[in-house]
Amino acid sequence: MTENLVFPRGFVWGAATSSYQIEGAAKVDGKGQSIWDTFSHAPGKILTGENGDIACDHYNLYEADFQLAKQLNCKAYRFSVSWPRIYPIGHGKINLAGLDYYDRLVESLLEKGIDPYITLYHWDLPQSLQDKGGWVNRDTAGYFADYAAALSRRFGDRVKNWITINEPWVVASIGNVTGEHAPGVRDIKTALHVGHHLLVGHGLATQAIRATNSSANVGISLSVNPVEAATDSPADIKAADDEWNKSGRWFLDPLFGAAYPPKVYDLFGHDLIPVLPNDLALISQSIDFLGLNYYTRTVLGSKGFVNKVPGSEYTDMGWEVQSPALYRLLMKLNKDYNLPPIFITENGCAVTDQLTLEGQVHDARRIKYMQDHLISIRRAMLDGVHVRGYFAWSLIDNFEWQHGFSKRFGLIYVDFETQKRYIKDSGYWYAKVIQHNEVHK
Ligand code: GCO
Repeated sequence: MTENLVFPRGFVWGAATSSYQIEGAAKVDGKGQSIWDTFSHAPGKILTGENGDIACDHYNLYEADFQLAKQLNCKAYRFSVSWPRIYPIGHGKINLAGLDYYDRLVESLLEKGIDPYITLYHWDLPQSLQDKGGWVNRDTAGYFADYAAALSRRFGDRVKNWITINEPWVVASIGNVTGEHAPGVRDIKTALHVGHHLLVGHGLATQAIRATNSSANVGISLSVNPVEAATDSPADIKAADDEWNKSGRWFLDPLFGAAYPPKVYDLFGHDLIPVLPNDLALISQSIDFLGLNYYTRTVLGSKGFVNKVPGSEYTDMGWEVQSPALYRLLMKLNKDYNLPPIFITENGCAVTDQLTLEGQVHDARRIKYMQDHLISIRRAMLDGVHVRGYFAWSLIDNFEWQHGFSKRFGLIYVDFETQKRYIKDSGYWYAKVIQHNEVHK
């Protein structure tokens, strides 16, 4: 049966990237060092031994990349600013060459009718700030607000939508518990401090952007993996609920309920989150949208994580393909919280793409993945959830953190030897979705 799901007029269709993953130009035009420059050069941290020194050379090739985004009919483009390009040591004197670079980006997008959405922090903290404790040090949140104000002053006349922090849970947990991301720390107490100060930074940056630009829309992007119980036994349900408290609710509750979930304290202990008076009011001030990054769900039972659900398909990341769980997640969040409008700020999958001799990439699995997830989103919208837009992750193949260039998420294939780009089948497919504003089932 063919079903056409038409999206509302004005639905925002876009694609997303982040600075360290695509820009390269690691030491150009006065840029300071970031924790990802440090981490990717430390032996053994990146599974392929690669780093982002050159990446997609987007620093130089942005014009051609935005031509391609236009070919895909993208109405919006989400990118992040590299903090150490603007403030090489995180604070103090502004590096004008850094601001000028992002000005060229914004201008190039606007010329093409593509609306820029800026993420302020997609993980490339200035190394100098890390040397003073990074996000453990509360001063970092203050410097972050100054940086937000500087960007808002320069771009506020042309950029309406701002995302403060990308995925605080990933920063806290993968950066500071498992140590698989920069700065590579393994300490739960550190992670709890980092998590809280990211939220404080979000609150201060929100105020700073609004103080310089009263018509700005400000939001935050969370990676919310729904946690689903392996079976409906009470023990499995409890295990899943504990995990949901430690992951999703750790950030959702303070942002949309002005309190940490009580179970976070039971699980982590009471003194570990450095909450000062007024912090929770600052963190929970109303924002204009919630960004959700969705890739997969977590399945958990009392015996631990279920990494292989019988019958399920897995992506090249080893992540279960589970579009119905996105529908359930949207419905649950809509019921549990009083949320602002939602943007899906990332969704996509890694596939082992093959470039043919004719320069094509037949990534049917990615098309199916995106199609199914868009259908889940549209159904949740029809059932009352206010979703305003969708950003495919990612516009182009790029540096996938600890996996180096081995995982390809792009709608556009990048040959990292030649820096040539090739639109994948999924890119052509997405262009049609945008053109017709509908998905077919
Ligand atoms: C994410 C990151 C992206 C990743 C993507 C795939 O926000 O987790 O924004 O940088 O590349 O999620 O793992």
